[in-house]
Amino acid sequence: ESGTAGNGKRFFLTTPIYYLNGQPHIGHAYTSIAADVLARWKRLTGHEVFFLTGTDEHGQKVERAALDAGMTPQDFTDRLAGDFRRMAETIGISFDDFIRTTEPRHKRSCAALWEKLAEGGHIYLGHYEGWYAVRDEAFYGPDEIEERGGQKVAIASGAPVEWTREPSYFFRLSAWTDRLLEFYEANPDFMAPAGTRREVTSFVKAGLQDLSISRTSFKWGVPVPGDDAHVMYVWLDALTNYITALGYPDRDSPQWGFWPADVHMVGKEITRFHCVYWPAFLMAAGLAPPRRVFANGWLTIEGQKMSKSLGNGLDPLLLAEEFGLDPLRYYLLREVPFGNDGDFSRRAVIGRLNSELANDLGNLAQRSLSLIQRNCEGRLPALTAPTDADRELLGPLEALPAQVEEALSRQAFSEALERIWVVVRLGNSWIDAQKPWALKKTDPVRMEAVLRGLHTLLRGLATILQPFMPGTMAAMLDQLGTGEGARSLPDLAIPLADGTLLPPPAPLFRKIDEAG
Ligand code: ME8
Repeated sequence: ESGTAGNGKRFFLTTPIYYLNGQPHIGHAYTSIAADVLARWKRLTGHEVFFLTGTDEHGQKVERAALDAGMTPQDFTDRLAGDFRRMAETIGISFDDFIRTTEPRHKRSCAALWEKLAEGGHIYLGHYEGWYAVRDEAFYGPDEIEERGGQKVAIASGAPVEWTREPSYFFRLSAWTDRLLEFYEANPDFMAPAGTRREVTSFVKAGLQDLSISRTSFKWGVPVPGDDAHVMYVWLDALTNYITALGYPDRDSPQWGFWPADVHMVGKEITRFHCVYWPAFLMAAGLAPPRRVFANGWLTIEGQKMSKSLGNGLDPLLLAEEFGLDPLRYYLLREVPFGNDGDFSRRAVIGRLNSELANDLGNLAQRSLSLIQRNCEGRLPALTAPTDADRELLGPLEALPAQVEEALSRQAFSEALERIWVVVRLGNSWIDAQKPWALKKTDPVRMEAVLRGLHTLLRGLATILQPFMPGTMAAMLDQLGTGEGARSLPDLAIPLADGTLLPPPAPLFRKIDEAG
């Protein structure tokens, strides 16, 4: 068994490693952006974060895609891994490590895990005969397939299945049925959302069969130690990435203390691998299972299923150019409760950008900062003792970090944003009620206090929103005169110096014409 150092401050989270069988699209960006928000939030709240992403480069699916492109798998994956890495960087994914499963460190880690499982008597040599779906890189039982238009497909995914018969090593998964059920029972937070938990539990309750973990019919994979005729099943290879990155099998590596993972963020179609196979492999190898697996739902595009042939509209980089990266990030996490299926619609992005970002937040900042610019010579008004009216604004602001923390601990991104927008809207009604523009003549002292209150509000909102919209909130904090060393949550307790010079404000969001 292993564990963290026990200070509760380390946080290890992961995205899936993406198959290199095509270009990155908005579906990949969706999971990665959600994970990134969580990583940034944990850093903001003082955790030591290790955030891992990368690419899944072996298996028949990738090999066939390379052949179709007329390239060797190595050249093909080298090129595509670069595309995925650039996508991650461009959409602001703050990863600490980008792992490729073709790297030597990973092959070494896979071999070590295999040997550990073999030593423990968890692996035997047999024969695999059954249905395999290359698109899912998954084996299916006779009751999990059906005939559709003359083609046998997996019921769950619709992927064509092929009858496969070859010598194969097996993992004794059948021996883990009860222990997995006990583990789920004892760890109610291990799987989320609730639908995932129900589905996985009932799959395991039906009884597990031993799992084929090697293939002989192709070569693009990690060789099985001591038997070069076999390559490892790509899911055993892929899941191992999460411990490779922490230095496995070197338990003295500086990163090892991050195990077990705090959250694996995945799409809902790969929960069986993460919630059944992965904890079984780990427990069999004497390692702790991850703490949590969260499965996001599926995004459709304008009501259509995402297709393999990538239309322009699905490219996250083009979408970020069209709407701005931060509005895109905001929309993806705000529109649909995370975990549910949802649709990506341009109209809906523009609607939220114009009303919630540009009007609610952008105008509040612009109005408040312009008033300070015009009426206080651009200097931050002095802090004064809060009145009852001030407390109505600042009380909810102070309560916000704990509310956001609570929502994000459940990966409830849209709830976190809803909470934040309650305070944004409160700010708008507060400025309308306080009318600082009218106080200039009647009560300049109160006018200054009101403007300082608005500044405190905006600084708090911008600080809390950094994980969601890092670029725009950095610009907003610049405009608020809040230096880079004063942007963490604890920094909010330290007021900015009275009289701080604020730069002239500029619009934070660009509205888009609904018709255009
Ligand atoms: O499954 N909606 O890789 P993959 C929401 N290599 N999320 C989507 C999506 C959509 N339409 N399309 C993709 C693999 N995703 C394996 C993972 S992990 C050890 C190995 C996201 O390239 C979602 O997170 O098929 C999904 O699980 C992942 O991309 C699948 O990426």
